Amino acid sequence: MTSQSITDVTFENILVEIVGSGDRKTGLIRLNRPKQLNALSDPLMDELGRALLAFDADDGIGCIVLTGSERAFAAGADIPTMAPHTFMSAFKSGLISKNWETILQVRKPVIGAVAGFALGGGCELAMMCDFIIAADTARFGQPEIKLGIIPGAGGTQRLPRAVSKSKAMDMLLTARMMDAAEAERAGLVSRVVPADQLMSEALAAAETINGFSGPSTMLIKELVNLAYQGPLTDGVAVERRYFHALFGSDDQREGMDAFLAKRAPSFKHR
Ligand code: DAK
Repeated sequence: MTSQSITDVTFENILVEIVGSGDRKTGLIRLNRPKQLNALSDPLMDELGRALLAFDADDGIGCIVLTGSERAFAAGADIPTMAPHTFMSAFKSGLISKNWETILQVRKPVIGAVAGFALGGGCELAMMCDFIIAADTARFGQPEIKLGIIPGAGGTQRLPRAVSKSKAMDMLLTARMMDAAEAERAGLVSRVVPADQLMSEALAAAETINGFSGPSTMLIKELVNLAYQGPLTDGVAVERRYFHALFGSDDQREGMDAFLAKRAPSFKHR
């Protein structure tokens, strides 16, 4: 499928367009479930993967920008969909696994443009981008522990590499959010800009990249990732099994029930 046809597709959970003026243009993808703060449902992740792969295959596209709304990049995986699962159904269905890492197959640079909440799977998706430009309103966090679970899309592995062990432990264990200024100091984001300049800044960066040799940009991406990842995949695989296993715990049930009932959870630590 060409990018021309991907912009003709009517998506339900994302908005897709091609922007730019040069020979090679930018594929812009906006997450678009505003009522759920862009919670990353299965259909959304399917659509996102389809758009990413179409742009990656299009010679007219040099770079991709992935963004959300002013209020939220994404508030995490879709909690109502996860809540009913048991360990066995999570394990056997590979709960929310199949379409989560499509972005890692993309060989062209992907810039994350983050405003508002980037929480749980939203923070993990942002970290799967090649670099993050943040609005001064951005807030990053891995609050899964409040739901009685742990991250399942690389949060325990990528966050320490991005911000140091101490800050990652702090965020993962206390569920506190990091604002944009702290995220920049910690190295999670490459730059912070006023919220009303987020898209112009991200698209300008993309335009700069579009102007460089495509194979060079792809090779730089591949090599930086080689330096960065090391045995990361082992960690993510272990993380995935424990993520599934936690659907056998009382605290997962309590954490998600409490979220859905809009009350404070009462964990039993089992
Ligand atoms: N899912 C579904 N709906 C969500 C949501 C989510 N993650 N986050 C927010 N919403 C919905 C709220 O339920 C609310 O809906 P209504 O009640 O209006 O119908 C609406 O968005 C607005 O939210 P609030 O009313 O709560 O707005 P506030 O400004 O008061 O608070 C908030 C914003 C983002 C702080 C709060 O909504 C919040 O704490 N949300 C939950 C954040 C969270 O816990 N995220 C982590 C979810 S767990 C894996 C891949 C990924 C994952 C796991 C495995 N594999 C590949 C295996 C990821 C897991 C997660 O992300």
